[in-house]
Amino acid sequence: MNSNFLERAGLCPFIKEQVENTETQGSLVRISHVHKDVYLGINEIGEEISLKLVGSVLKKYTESKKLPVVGDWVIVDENPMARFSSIKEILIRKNEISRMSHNSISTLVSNVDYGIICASLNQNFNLKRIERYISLLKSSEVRAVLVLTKLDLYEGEEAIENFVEKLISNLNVEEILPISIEKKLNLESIEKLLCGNGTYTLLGSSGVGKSTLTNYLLGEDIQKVQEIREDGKGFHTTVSRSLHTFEGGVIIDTPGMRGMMLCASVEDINESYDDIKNLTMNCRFSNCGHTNEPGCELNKALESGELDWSRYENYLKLLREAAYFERKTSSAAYLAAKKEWKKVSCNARKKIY
Ligand SMILES: Nc1nc2c(ncn2[C@@H]2O[C@H](COP(=O)(O)OP(=O)(O)OP(=O)(O)O)[C@@H](O)[C@H]2O)c(=O)[nH]1
Ligand SMILES: [Mg+2]
Ligand SMILES: [Zn+2]
Repeated sequence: MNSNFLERAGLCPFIKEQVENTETQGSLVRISHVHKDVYLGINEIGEEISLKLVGSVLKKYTESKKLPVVGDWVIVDENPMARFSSIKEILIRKNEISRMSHNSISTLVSNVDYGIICASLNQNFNLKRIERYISLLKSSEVRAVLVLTKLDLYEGEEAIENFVEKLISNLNVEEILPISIEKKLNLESIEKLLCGNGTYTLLGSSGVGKSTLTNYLLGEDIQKVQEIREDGKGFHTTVSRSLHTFEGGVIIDTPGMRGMMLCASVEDINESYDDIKNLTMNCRFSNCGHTNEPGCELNKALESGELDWSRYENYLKLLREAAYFERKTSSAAYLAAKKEWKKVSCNARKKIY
């Protein structure tokens, strides 16, 4: 295997190990685009080739509802003479980002190191939406970073540094980077973050500038970008997920999601609100519902102003959603699989970072 290019495409020890141990013959390819039943993938010399699943392999993955998604690593029987090369095996994912859609789980992308939540500093800034994305990433065991785009449009009363500092103390993300591509502000911070040959997925509402950031990182206008509406919302310009290699690793551009139902357990939600979780540990009753029970630490924190009301309300909302998800899917298997990735990605992280 000539893994030079694939290292740049995010190849990690977890995948390498599977390649060494599989009996399937073929070359390693990373899925970059999905168009119905046709896939594009990047091979070890950096070419993008067309792929299909055929015959018994198609049957196997259709039955197990595990068709390839952007970010997957697959073993391919490469045939340069044919229109499509065939996928022989989909390697086990280090993690996957999924959401609920029409009452079933739909996987968006896989094998991600960082989720880059993008939110623009215009009138459409919405903290609750950011918290929802954080829960999505926590439930997928993906590290979360918040990029505040369009810094040139920031009109807050306090200095941006203070604004960011307050956010940092309330949001469970590793870093918050305010940037402007338009005015080239603070771009070195993002280049410093996106440099370890990792896989970085951009998430966020339509119009926040995900494709603009992708083009900046690629140094080329590959992704279509479009002006937004007057109310600050976008037109859903990007319609499918796509994976691109750049100097720092791999960037996945995604379409802005309209409504996003979480695929998260109650435990996942608690993990994304660790300040609230710490408070609840001291509630008088272990089964406290945190509404009007006596001795509830959340109520105390709300009264003293230590805990923000809207953050508390969003926490309860996501918690209800997670409880619904757990009941609805009754997917013990799904949750068990997720626990398994948590272990795997934790180990993989130790190896990489
Ligand atoms: N003022 C300002 N505008 C920006 C900045 N970055 C992006 N934009 C503009 O924001 C608009 C939307 O950008 P896109 O990159 O298409 O947004 P997107 O997040 O990819 O949107 P979808 O593909 O619909 O999800 C475009 O008009 C960009 O030029 C910035 O730093 N400052
Ligand atoms: Mg876009
Ligand atoms: Zn309580």
